[in-house]
Amino acid sequence: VPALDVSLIRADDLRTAFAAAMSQMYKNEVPRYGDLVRIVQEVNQAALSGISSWGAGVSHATTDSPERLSLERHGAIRLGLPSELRTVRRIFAVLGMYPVGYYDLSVAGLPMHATCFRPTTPASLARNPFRVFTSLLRPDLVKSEDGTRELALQLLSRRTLFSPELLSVLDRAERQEQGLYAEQAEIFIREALQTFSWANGVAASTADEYARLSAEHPVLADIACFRTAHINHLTPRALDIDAAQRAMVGEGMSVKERIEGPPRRRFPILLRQTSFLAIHEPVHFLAEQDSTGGLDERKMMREDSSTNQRLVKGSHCARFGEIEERGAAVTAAGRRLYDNLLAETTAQVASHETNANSRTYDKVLTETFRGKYPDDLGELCRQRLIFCQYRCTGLGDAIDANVGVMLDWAHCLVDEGVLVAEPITYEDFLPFSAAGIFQSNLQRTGSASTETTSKQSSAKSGPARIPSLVEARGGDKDSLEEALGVAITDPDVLYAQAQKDSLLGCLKELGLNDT
Ligand code: OOG
Ligand code: NI
Repeated sequence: VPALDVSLIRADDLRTAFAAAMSQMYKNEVPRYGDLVRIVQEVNQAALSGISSWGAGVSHATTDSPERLSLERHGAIRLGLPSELRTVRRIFAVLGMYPVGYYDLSVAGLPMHATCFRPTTPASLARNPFRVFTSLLRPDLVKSEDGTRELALQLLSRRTLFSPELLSVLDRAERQEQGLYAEQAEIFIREALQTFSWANGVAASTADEYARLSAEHPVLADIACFRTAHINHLTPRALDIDAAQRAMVGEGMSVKERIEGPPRRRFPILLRQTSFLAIHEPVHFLAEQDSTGGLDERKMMREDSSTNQRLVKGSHCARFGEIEERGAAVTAAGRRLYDNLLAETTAQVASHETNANSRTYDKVLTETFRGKYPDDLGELCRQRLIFCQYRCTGLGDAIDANVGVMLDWAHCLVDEGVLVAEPITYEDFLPFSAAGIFQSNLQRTGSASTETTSKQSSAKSGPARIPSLVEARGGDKDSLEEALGVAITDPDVLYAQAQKDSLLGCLKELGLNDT
């Protein structure tokens, strides 16, 4: 066994350093994000200090450590080419993040599919669960009558997301496996951050090319017209998202109409999300040559020092701020129940009236879930709707080993007070929630939003009414895996493994592993 080199920084620590640096970068780029982090910290402190009053109002039980909670973030990037995704996959692997879950975004009318890069073991998740929702353009789904697909691909083929320094330290990291030395880590983090930075909003296209793609769909322009795979939001985890949403409104933020995901419950499941709407930001487009080969002097803005390109002023709207509340990971049965109740809600709201608003939607959602989705730990466990990890309480001396099925056994031992069941946190995303988040943030992209857009948006109430660029075509997981160069892990396999490992650990601790 080779000696452990203590000076090597391992993946979990690199990830923490990277996530902290990214958080700082995004605070500088989008100062409103800093406000969001502060609001969430305040809400979490209040929720944690109110934890003794469970049973009274809503409980926000989480067994995740306060340290994990304060570090916890997810971000999102949108990539254009398979080769970009391949390299991004390698970068995240160095940070201990692997592709988990497949998300078909054509259900949201978007020509994209996605995966989530995240840590996969309970130990790494406990250290820092930083994750990045990463979507990839599916050019085959973009209509091409007026050449927008070709234009997007042409723009993408001209850009390089990764610096030579990054690529060379990435090669080294892959050979070293155990981790990076401090100075390599510094280069790696600095250069990787460049890839995901806003890069001063200097576009990689002309204003005209931007307008053409944006007219087809704003997301196309967001993907193809820039030089970097800019992070478009970074999301802290709130223990009480309703309180955090109220605080956001209180601070004058213009907030998405409704919280995506399950209704507010005593026992949180899955994921609830909301965001402040995307901001209009100044960008600089490449100046166009006029027909005589000269430049239009009136529009000329400045010269980009690195490329000597002449630039003209414009604006873009895609970056936003999101918060989320995470509850228990649900089993396949728990997910079916969730999906069915969500579909029931959407159908009911649609049948209601034409001006159904977000309040109607939330009311119907709460009523649909009430009584149909158990809302306490014992019942959720007994009906096998959620994944749990089990821990010995230390009171296990006098147990009878004669038990059959492991989970039944575990539930008996929970009743006996020998084990405690703790919900395993949901670490992934929800396709319809993601769709809602995309929708609320893309509407306002491009030219200033008009009267009609805002009227339409206030009439939108559920995830079903999304302006479509494409028809839902079904996913194409194989091609995403081919782009990644590795298989995507099924999240349920990870939750089931963590549950099983915790039970095996308990068996061992109770001395029952060889009976
Ligand atoms: C990703 C939106 C999905 C979430 O939290 O569901 C997402 C994007 O806008 O690129 O981040
Ligand atoms: Ni998000």
